[in-house]
Amino acid sequence: MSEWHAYSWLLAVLAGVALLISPAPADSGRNPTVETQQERDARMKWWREARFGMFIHWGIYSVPAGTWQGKQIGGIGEWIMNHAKIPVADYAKLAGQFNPVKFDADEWVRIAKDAGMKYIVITSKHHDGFAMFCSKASSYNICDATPFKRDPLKELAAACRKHRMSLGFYYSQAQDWHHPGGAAHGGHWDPAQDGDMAEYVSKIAVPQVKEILSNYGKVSILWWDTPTDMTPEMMTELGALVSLQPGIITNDRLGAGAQGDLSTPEQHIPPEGISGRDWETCMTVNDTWGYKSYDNNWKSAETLIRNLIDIASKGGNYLLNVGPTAEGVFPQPIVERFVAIGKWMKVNGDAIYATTASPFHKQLPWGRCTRKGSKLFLHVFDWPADGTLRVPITNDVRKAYLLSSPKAALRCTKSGDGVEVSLPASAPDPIASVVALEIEGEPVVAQQ
Ligand code: FHN
Repeated sequence: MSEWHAYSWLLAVLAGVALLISPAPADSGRNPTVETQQERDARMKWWREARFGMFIHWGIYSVPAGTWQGKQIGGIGEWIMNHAKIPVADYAKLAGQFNPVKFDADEWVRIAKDAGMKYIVITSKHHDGFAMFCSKASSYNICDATPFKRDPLKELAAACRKHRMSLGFYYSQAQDWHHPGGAAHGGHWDPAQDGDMAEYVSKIAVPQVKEILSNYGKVSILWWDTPTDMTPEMMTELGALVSLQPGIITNDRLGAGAQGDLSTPEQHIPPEGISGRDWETCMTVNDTWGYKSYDNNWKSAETLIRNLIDIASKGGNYLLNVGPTAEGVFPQPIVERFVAIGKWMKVNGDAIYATTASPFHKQLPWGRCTRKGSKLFLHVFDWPADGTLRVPITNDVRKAYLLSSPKAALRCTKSGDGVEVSLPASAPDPIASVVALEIEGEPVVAQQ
């Protein structure tokens, strides 16, 4: 018996034993009948309080960085293999050029932490099929196929533990443009990709997901992506693996009807949030997830901060992406924006972390609102020219102050339309200044 067959036989036996001792999964490996609402709330608590995380798309696509054979390839950078229809063997040669000697896991986590992010989700394998971790299931991985040889996931896991940052792994379970049988959006373009998808799932995806859920300590999130051609059987086989990490949170992209724990709107903020569901908007800072050397369409710090506020005011999380370079560093424009967000969060983080959605049904004309019990946080984007902030609630107000100067009480008066807060002449922060309003009782919204 070859080493591979002995290994997969052992895994199959272990999977069988695991399935015998745990109840059959009804949805993404977690049987809802064995988890009460209270248990679910306890499992989701840290994530709901976090509100802000970092997405990292890193792979050997950062070597071409959007250019193939001298031509700039349109679309997102991590899709270059598919968009340029690069033959499997040619693309695989990029691994030999991938040597990110400037990679410093500690630095990455420090940047995330300073930006106010509470968790990181990194691509362990994207659709190109290249594993960014040491894998026994396929030699097409960073330890066996690159001069770098190190395991960045191991280093990142250690840095996250050190800095108390929650860590999650993204894994492309269905699309795999390298291993035979893996799915490809738009179909295969190289006969080397042809094969049986069920076999690909059981020989590559399942063992690799076992690896990422077994070899890196606590994994807080498993982020599936693009369920192309997934069948219920594949969903069940992969979904069962979440039992390897008690308490793990999964998203809604496993496929074949699995709902997971979160909805994942991509590149947009649902106008009214998503009622009755936990949700997370994932978004790029420019127009690509994986690094592209010439994509300079950066969103401003103002847009990113206001997006974070908007999302929190609708009860969601913001997963903001960075595509590191082939040297292993974050693009400077991203670092600058993350620093600006961190500066804002240092003053105003209380108005984001552990908050719940705005009690107001309609958009407030001057900005957004988040809530923590009897405290409303009024995020003022447009500072009122007459110095009066009109808040459509009828409650009595105990106290009002700016988070930027919490000791200076603001005068509040009741008017026919609600509460009027007297503000200083100019905004402390032109992006968003936050007024904390401590009210009596449950918010009673006036006619808006
Ligand atoms: O195809 C991927 C894409 O490359 C990227 O990873 C995003 C992130 O959410 N997910 C897929 C598109 O929905």
